[in-house]
Amino acid sequence: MSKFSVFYGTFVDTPALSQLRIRPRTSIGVSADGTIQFIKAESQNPLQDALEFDPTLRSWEINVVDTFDHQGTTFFFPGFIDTHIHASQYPNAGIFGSSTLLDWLETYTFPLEANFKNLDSARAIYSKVVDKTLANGTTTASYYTTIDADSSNLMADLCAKRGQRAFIGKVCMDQNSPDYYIETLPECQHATQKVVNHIQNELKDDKIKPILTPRFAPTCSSEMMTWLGNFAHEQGLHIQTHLSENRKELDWVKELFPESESYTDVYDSHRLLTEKTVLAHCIHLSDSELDLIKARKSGVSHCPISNSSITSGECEVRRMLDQNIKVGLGTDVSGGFDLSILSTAKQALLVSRHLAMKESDPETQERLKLSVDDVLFLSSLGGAQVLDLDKTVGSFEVGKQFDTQLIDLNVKGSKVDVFDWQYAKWSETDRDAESETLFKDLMAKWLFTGDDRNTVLVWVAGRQVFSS
Ligand code: XAN
Repeated sequence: MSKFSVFYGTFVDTPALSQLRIRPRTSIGVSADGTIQFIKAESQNPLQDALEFDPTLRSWEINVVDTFDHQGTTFFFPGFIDTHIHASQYPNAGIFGSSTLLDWLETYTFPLEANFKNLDSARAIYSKVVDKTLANGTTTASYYTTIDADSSNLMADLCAKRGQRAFIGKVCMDQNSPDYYIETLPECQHATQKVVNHIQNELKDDKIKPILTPRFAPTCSSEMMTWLGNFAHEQGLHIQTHLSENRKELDWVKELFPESESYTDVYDSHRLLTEKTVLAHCIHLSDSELDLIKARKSGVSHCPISNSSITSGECEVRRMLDQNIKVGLGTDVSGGFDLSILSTAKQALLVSRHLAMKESDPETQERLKLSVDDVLFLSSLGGAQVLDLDKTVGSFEVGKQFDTQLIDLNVKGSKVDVFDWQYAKWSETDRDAESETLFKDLMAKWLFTGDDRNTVLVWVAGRQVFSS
């Protein structure tokens, strides 16, 4: 890697919900450790910007990546953040028939996950997942693996090797699971510590972190959850689990934990709700459960493709956002069939329209609809907030890491068709309102008609990790 890189072009990000920030003709300077050192808007000469930033640099030490195009069809966007993905379930993407959660787990999921003791097959599957998610612009992913420690460690190694920022969650489950896919509490403790130790003391890549992963309350004994809650607090570790996805699951949790006030309270009473906790789904929550999630500063992973596919329900995202609860997006492969966060963002927008259609009051309808800007926020900075990484990634700010994708709407083979009158036509010098409006339409075109073909280059911490 060069001593210093400067990226030049149009930068788009979402510094807050509903805010699309568009910066054409901008230079971003990045040091060798991947940190953004300066951002210069309205720039004409990126190399000059870098030399002005650090006069001790020599021109040949600076790598200039100039992507500016006047049409507005090439732009940088923060790398996507997938807050919930089961890497081990990837071979089943698309295979779910008409099942719903509990029979889906038994029929499709547990038999597949039980096979990860075979490291060759684990390597083939996990390599594919990391390659494909990177090619789809996902620079950070919070992965579930399986109960097996060795293949979970292998996944951590693969992410480190390919340069993806990742959380690795060895799944924990010691009850209500099939005989062929279950662990005892001591086995779980040993395997969990093995993974945490491997990542923290052997791998030592600060982009890879362990995440404690009690699968969901029905498959976790109270003793196991107590141990995980205490371990998380002692070591300051992240936690991920599933919450309130399916109505049969809710009834089951009530039966199993009659002393708990709610499903959310089951986790809270085991110290599993922290500001580093990611709760996937959260579809059928009461107001008091939402209050509890907010009080604990935990985050929600919205998984709209999965929720429609295995018929779990429609998550009321606006209700959470209105309360300032942190929300990001999860592909939830293979409950979800697509490992693209771009597709997931599109589905999040559509699910919000379905919720709106159930309302008769036009104002409520309008409020419930998520906009293009909203779902792009969820795909980037929203996800970073959920993973407690928003000081590090999710938008373009000085001091953050350069985790970025370069989008080209006109790339060969692109599904996006842009006609003459639709180009933004950025001028050499000023910013005009008309170009900005046209550019916003191009972003909508990307969201609705684009796909991985438009993601042409991807960087994590300034290192190029994918090129198409
Ligand atoms: N609950 C779950 N939900 C889901 O979407 N995928 C899973 O693997 C799972 N396990 C429990």
